[in-house]
Amino acid sequence: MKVLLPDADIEYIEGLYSVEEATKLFTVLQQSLDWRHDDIRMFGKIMKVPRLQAWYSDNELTYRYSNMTLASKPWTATLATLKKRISDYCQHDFNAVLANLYRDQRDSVSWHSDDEAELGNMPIIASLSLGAARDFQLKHIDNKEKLTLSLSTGSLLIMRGDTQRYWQHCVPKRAKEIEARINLTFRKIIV
Ligand SMILES: [Mn+2]
Repeated sequence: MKVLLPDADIEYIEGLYSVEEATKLFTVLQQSLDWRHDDIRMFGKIMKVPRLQAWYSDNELTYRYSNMTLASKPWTATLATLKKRISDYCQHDFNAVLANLYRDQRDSVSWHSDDEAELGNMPIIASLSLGAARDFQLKHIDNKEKLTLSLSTGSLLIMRGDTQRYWQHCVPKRAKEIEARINLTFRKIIV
């Protein structure tokens, strides 16, 4: 389904993978990816990123944000299979994935746009969710219009066009207990 927002092109596909498939994928990825707990510089202070991360891509591609560089690792078999399926679905040749593991309700990602220079002008970002559902919020950078989506296991969220230019997104911390969630955000790095 299209998410109808101005200055955005967002599609949400519930159940791209069945709950059963998504549960298996969650377990495999949680156990096999090389999860890191990085430091981030925020407002001049060094702190821990409030989630675990892993970066896989085609050769030689590195990913930088907030003064942090994630070295490239070659695709695992599972990630390569997922990349193929999602690239086919989106008709777009993804060459990298940033994986995030939100261990519980205290993990989060703060407001940002996926607007790094290496993603080019109108990046296509495809985000696969596995495990517990988490709220995903969008906020227009000018008029502050806000929308909250709950991203369920096996779902795919695709952001295209001007979405990163006019909208920020976040996954907020919550007070109520939430189990772990993995999200794989497929990207295309333009070197
Ligand atoms: Mn993002």
